[in-house]
Amino acid sequence: MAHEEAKARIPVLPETHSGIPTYLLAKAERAKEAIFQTRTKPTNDRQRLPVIPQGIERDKFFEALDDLRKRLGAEYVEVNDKPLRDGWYMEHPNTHDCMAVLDEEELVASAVVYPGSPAEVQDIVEWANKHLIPIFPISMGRNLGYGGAAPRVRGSVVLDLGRRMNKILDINPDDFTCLVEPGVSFYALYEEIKRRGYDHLWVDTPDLGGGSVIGNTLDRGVGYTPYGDHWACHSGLEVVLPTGELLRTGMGAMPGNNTWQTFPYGFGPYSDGIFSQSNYGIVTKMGMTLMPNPGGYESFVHKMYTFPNEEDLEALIEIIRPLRISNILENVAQLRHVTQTVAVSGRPRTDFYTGDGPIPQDVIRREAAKTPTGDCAWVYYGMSYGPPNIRQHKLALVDAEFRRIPGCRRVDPAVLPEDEYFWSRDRVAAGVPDLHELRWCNWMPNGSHIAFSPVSPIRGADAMRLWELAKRRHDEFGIDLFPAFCVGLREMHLIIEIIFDRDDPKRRKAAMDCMRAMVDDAAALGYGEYRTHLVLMDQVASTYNWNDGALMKFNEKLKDALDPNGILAPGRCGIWPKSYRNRGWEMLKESGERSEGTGIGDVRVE
Ligand code: EUG
Repeated sequence: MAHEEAKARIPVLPETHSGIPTYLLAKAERAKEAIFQTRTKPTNDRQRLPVIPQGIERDKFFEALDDLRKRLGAEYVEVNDKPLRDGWYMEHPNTHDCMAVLDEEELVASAVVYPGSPAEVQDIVEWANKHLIPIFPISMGRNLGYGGAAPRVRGSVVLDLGRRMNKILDINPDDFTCLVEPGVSFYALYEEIKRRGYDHLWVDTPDLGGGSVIGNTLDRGVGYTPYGDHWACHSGLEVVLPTGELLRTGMGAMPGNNTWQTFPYGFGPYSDGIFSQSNYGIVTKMGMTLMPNPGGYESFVHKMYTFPNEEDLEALIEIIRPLRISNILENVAQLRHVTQTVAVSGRPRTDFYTGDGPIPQDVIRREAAKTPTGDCAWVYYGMSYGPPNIRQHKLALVDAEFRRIPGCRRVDPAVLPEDEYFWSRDRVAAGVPDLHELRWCNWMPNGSHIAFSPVSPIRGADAMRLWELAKRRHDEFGIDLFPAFCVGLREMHLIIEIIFDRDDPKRRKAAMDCMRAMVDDAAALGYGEYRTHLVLMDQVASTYNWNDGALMKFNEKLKDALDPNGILAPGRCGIWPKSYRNRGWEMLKESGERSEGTGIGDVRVE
């Protein structure tokens, strides 16, 4: 019952590994209330039959689960025969995508298993090879907008690594590093650093802090301090291979070595790359570097500027590039369209507009004019770090450059109320994880999102091309456009989240069609995505096809060598094991809502 879900107490840290820190509890309670207020999707309370993965008979599957129970203990194996509950960000399911863009029964697990150690992960991998059952590891399953906890192959057994493997194994206050297990969220890492009184250590957190540090880093996620590129900041992995071997990368390969978290490469080929955005191994430990607090807690200043015209984007990005590359702009700055600013108020779109099609810009501008942000087209958020004398020079340069754009305004934070979005950006850029970003989900009833995330150099012309192609497609499919440019060191991630009502098949289809069209349009112009949703992985992978698909051929060669039985996360990132190839498993435009192919080959015969 939706009612029951809405009333349940929100799990808190440290009681529950995926819980909310107490400093955010009141905020989470308000967020949850708002989400359930806009929820119209009925909860189906019927028992479901578990989805059996293709290639195994029903009886054999249940025998295999008995075998798994014997290995792990019955309490650590759950059959997914219950009604699918979507929950919400803090109480999300581990059986499916709680923001399903396809029919919700497409990407579902048959069962969930909870390993308690790398040895148990090895045991599960051995089990999967014995019974030829696809397994799909999640760290915590909060990759929302990219598929959440859902497996790519229907009926896979999800390995929820985080439930029992959620220890912070080390925080080193001298080296500024840590070593974590899959179930450690940015919230949890932040809380533990505070608890130990290490005020000199900062965590680099994404827009929302509930995700797994390992999960986000392996998917090459982004945060907003100068350490924003998470993959670049990790050091050392422990991995269970699809055939069951346990290995450590980098310096971790040397027994007795103390440099695992301080030097990422070790000796020989740098193997870590093949374990990110892939299906080549299950990461059970990861080292992460921590940023030094840049000299006293008050030693940073967050700036917010607004610009009046949509066309200012081009000049603005040209201004940002040299400032960012030379580190005058020090963090992953964001340039957001004003529509997102209005949406992050948390109010539903129908408060502003009830017509069909994209919300008219004059409506958005009128609303923005009523807020402290004011009437504008773009809002810039960026941080400057270090003591005042260091900051001043950089901030003056930035200010002078931005003011070359007519109508540029600097918003004085002193006029902004406490729960203004600006303060959330301010905290996140100072390594304090937050929850504010959730608010724009309420734009639609049953608000769900899926991200289009192309990367490009920091160039005005690229920004305009990508923004214009997105605008054209959003207009065509009647979708409101929410672009945010996240400026890395030499490139920018354009993040466009399509918000849709997941209970409305027409809106789901519009979101899917728009996404597919944008991926194709972008590829035709030479742009690729840095990351994508499960249902788009085949299409995105197919755009990285230089020299007759040489990269995918290489990926498949690796897959066949490392996972001969094809049991680990088949299809993840478009990489299919031999036994699934040429059987219609790839999801492309013509697949519609169908995520499955027609059978799998027998690896024992081939
Ligand atoms: C966001 C940022 C991302 C991403 C998905 C969502 C935030 C949206 C920079 O990367 O991949 C406000």
